[in-house]
Amino acid sequence: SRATSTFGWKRYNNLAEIEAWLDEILEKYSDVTEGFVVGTSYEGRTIRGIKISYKEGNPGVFIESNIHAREWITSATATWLINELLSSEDELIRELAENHDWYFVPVLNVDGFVYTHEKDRMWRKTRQPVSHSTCIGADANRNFDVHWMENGGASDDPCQFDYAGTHPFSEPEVKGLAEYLGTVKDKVNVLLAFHSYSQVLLSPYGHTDEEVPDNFNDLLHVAKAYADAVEALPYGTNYLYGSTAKLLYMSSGATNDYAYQQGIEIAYTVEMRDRGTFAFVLPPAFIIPNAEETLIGIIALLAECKKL
Ligand code: ING
Ligand code: ZN
Repeated sequence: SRATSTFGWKRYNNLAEIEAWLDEILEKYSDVTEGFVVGTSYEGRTIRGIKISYKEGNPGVFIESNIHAREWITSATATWLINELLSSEDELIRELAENHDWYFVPVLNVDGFVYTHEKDRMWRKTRQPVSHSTCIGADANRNFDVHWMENGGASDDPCQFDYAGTHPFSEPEVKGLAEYLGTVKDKVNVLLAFHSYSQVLLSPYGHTDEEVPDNFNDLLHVAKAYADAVEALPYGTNYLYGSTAKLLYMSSGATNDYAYQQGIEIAYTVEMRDRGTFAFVLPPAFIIPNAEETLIGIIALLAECKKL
C-alpha cells in the first residue's frame, strides 16, 4: 500500500501517512495493540492513540507527542518507538515492551500539524479561532486546567505564542487528552510529553519555583538516569534536567503539571534535539539518532522508577 511504501524515518511523514501506518500496525499486531480515540479536533479530525499491551497488570507509560505543531521530531520519534517496541528482537527492548503498558498519542495537535505541512512550517498552536481577535489558536501546552494563567505563566494575548486560551480546556484537543487520561490514569505511572527543542527534561512545576513536588528527589533521580544513559551513547548528546519553572521559564497549564496533579507521579516534558542549530526544523537524518537516544533514556528512566 501507499503508506507502507512511503512511511519511514528517513523523512518526516504527514498526518495521513502516520494514520495509514498506524492502521497497518494495528492490523499487523492486533493481538497486542488497540487503537483509542482521544477526541475530535477543532477542525473535526479524530485524534488517535495506540495502546500496546502484552499482558495485564503492567505499569502504564503514557506518551503524548506533537501537542505543538511544528515539533515534528516528536511524532517521528513516537512512531519509531511504537515500531521498535512491537518489532525489536533485542532482549532488553523486548523486556521493556512486554513489561509495560504503552499509551501513545503520536499527534495530539492534529489541526496544527496539518497546517505546518500545508501552510506554515513554524505554526505552534491549535487552529481554533478566538472570537475577539484576528489571531488564531491557543498554546495547547498552556491550556490544561492546572494553575491556569497563574504567575504570568502564559499570555492572555491571542496573538502570542503562549496564549493560554479563553479558559482552561477551551481547546478540544486538550480537553480530549485530559478526559482520556482520566480513564487510564490509575494504570499509568509515568507520563512523558514530547517536545523540541533544547535537550532538557522538565519536571513539575511550571507555575512556581517556590514550591517543589513531594517526590522531587525521585523526579531528579529518574531524570539523571535518562540523561546519563543518553550521554553514554556515542552521539555526544547531553540533557539537562530540573523543574520547568527553574530551568526554563514560568509556564502554567502544561501536560506534565496536569498529569502530576492527577496523580501520575513521574511526569516529564522531554525537550528533544537540538540546542538551536536547526531548532524546530531538525533535518530528517537526525530522526533515528534522536529516537535511539529517547529509547535508551526511557529504558534508564523506567529502570530507575523500579528502584523507587
Ligand atoms: N517548550 C515547552 C513549552 O511549552 C515547557 C516548555 C515545558 C513549558 C513544560 C511548560 C511546561 O513552551 C517548547 N519548546 O514547547
Ligand atoms: Zn513544545
